[in-house]
Amino acid sequence: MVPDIDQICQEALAAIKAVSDLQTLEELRVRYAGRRSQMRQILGGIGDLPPDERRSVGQAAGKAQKDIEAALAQCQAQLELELESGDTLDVTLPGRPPRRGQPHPLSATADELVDALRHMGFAVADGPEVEDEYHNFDALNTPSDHPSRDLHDTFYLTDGQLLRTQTSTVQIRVMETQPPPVRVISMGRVYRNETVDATHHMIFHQIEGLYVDTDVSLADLKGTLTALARHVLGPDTQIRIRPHFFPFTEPSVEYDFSCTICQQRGEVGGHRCRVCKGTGWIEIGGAGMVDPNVFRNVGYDDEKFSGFAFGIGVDRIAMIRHGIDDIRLFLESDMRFTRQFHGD
Ligand code: FA5
Repeated sequence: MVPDIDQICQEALAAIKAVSDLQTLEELRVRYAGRRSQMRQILGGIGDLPPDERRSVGQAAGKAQKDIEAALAQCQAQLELELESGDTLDVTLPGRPPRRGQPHPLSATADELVDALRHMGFAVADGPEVEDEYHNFDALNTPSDHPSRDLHDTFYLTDGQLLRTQTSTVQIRVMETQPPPVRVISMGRVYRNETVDATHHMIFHQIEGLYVDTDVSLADLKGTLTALARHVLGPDTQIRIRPHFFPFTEPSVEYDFSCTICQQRGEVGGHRCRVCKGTGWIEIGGAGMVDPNVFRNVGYDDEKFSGFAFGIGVDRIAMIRHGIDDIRLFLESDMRFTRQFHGD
């Protein structure tokens, strides 16, 4: 007896219609269109049927076989297309929240320093990173035989241009364009041809501060730096000021903040602290009272006015703030590093 061709065909078409993945479709192909499928067996057994049934059964089975194969091919094309376009959307899955960006730890530190200084009355100024020798050296009272002019420190460009080695250039640019009193800061990148290690980079960031008025003293400078240190690193932060030399300040000092990585113990986990090199102090910047020669270079009356200037190493502050023991991490653009500073 010949099985119900129409019923087999309807069953196959319904199963194919409901399929949602290629593996199940392949199983249906084997079951309904494979060599051992019922339809193939019907077609193979036509010769055994009584002569008056052969024609009608052959036609019906042939048509059913074609319909099943067409449905299989159409379903396969549809599933492949969905896979390619990623259009297999499961609307019941929870959505993936978009990853939020956050400021780079250096930007966050710089913003906080700038904010603190703005609250102390400093305006923000800007200056170019590609500078000339005059603003980077000459106007800052740096004679041509000073070691920082050496090729090893400075990236020289063509036509007397260079990559600024310090933000002190902005002091000159500001004083050239505005009369005293002046109270400005400037934040930006500086470049030095230095050997890179855990605390030194060829590209780093400074904030320059300049305050010029009548009767400005070294005590004002110390008060400003102490307030800044405590604002950014906490009320227990200690500050240390040491005599130093800069061509553009007299007297000149270097100042250090206490190391909050090792809490001034000089060691972390039995190893010498890499950030403060075991001293308990981190060199943050240079400062001093503006040299009268600098005032004369910009046309200020050096008898009437006095001022202080300071430079801050922003990278160093970001390091102690976040317990980062290698400055190179800041510029490596490794997302595993930068993503740690959510909500900074
Ligand atoms: C200066 O650059 C002076 N212009 C600072 C200054 C400004 C003095 C105003 C007087 C008046 P110095 O070369 O020491 O000074 O650099 C200042 C700070 O920048 C350093 O204390 C340190 O925190 C940071 N710094 C210097 N070199 C590097 C470096 N290679 N990598 C990272 N930070 C550095």
